[in-house]
Amino acid sequence: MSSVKFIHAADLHLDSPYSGLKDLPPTIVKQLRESPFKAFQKIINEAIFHQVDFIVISGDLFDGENRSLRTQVRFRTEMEKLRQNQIPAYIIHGNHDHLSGTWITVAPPDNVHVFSGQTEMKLFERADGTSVSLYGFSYPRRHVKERMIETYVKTEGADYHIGLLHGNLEGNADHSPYAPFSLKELADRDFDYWALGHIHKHQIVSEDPLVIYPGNIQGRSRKETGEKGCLLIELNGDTRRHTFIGTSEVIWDRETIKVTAGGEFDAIFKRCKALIEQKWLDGRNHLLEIQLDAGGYATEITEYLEDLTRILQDEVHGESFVWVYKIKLIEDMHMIRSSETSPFMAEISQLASEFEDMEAALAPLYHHPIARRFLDSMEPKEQKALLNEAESWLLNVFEANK
Ligand SMILES: [Mn+2]
Repeated sequence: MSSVKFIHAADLHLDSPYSGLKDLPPTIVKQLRESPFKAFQKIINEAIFHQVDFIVISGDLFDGENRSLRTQVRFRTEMEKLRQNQIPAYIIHGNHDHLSGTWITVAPPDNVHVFSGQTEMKLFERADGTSVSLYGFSYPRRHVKERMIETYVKTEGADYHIGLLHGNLEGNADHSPYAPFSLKELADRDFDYWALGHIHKHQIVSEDPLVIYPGNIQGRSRKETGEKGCLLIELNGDTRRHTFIGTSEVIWDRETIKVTAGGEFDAIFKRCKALIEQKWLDGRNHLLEIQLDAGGYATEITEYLEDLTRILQDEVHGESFVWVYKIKLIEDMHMIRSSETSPFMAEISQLASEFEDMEAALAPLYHHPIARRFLDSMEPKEQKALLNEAESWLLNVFEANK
């Protein structure tokens, strides 16, 4: 039995709308809209460069259930590049690009193997006789809550066995509970590799059995920070190697600067500039959020915060960019609260600290027919941060107008 080598990617979301970025310059918005495709082209180039046996894509190739014609055609072009290099692609569709959507069919070339709505096995055979069984299913509709893992049954005969599964590892309450499974259920199948999809954050779930979420290939919002990418996997008997390959065209970044001096403009300006210079060195595109851990100096900083952001944006130059899209003040809430004197402001803080029903407060937004399509669910710690931000904003407004 000889070794096999393949690339595993997931959550391409090729036609992501990148809406809600109205404060960014049009050239950057354009680059962002193009970024999932650029990232995908990098993956195809890597596959050809490494001369892999095949690639697997574990769901959510398209962001919307009605796949746009343009995206489909561009996707096919990439698949044709693989075909010219005798590289097959094994694909499942996820909750975003489930099979119940409506779209005009753009037939893929014959090196592309798409799994149907029912779990099935596809056999890869190389000229030297090495064989791999690949198991998977595409989401027949958006919501698949069943334990689909139970339908994965190992068929003896092949040298290697790979499971493609788009779903949620149990115990991960932050994500939609689609096609849930436990690590034990994966281990029981005795496969050589589990090619997962759905979670956008890269995660090596387990080394033995080898179970990996590659994460998405390009960050889509400030919530998806850091390098994104795909995996190069090599199976050789019982030896398994995995290598992460970065593919982000634009990296969403977040860095914190702790304000130690008195919050004077010049000191903070210098530190922000140094941070931008340092980011600049890797030659990549960055969208940078700077968090100023302001301690008790927040009130002074508020006065020039907007100007500072704009001045830092003037610093941008060259082929790649480091764009500061936001500077956020992190304040010591305890300090602000204890410095309040007016009963009105004390009441704001009191309300904020007791406020519990974030779901109800956000409901009008999340139920809005247009807005809801672009919103991700909010984790409890994000809700808390939003509440803190609202509180300090209110307190600062009233403090400034006292
Ligand atoms: Mn996804």
